[in-house]
Amino acid sequence: MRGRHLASGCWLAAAAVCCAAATPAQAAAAAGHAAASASAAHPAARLHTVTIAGMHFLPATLQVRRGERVEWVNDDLVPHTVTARDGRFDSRSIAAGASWTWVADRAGSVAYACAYHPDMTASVTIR
Ligand SMILES: [Cu+2]
Repeated sequence: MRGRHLASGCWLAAAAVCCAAATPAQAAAAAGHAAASASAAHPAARLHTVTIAGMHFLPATLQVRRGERVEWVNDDLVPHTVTARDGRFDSRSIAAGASWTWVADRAGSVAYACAYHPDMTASVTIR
C-alpha cells in the first residue's frame, strides 16, 4: 500500500487535477485508468480502496459494481469525511489513520466531498 502511493505519485497528482476540472472525457479517462489498475492487481477484487492523502481523494473517480465495497482510508494527518452530495452516504469524521467502508447498493453516480474541506471532491459510479 505504501509503496504503491510512492510509485504512482505522478498519476495521483493528475487525478487530483482531474477532479477539479471534471470534464466528462477526463473523468472517463481517470475512471478507466483506475479500473484497469485495480483489475490488474486484484482480478477478483470486491473491495475498492480510495486513499485520502494530501487533501485529495485518490482516485477521484471510481467505478464499482453493485454489492462491492468501497473503503476510504485516511492517510492524511487531519480528519476528513466522505459525504455524498445527495445524502446517500455520510461517513462522518474519519480520524487520521482510520478508514470507513460503504457498500455500493444501487446503480448511479454519486458525487461526494469532504464536509470539512469542500474543495475535496470526487465521485463513485455504481454499475
Ligand atoms: Cu477533509
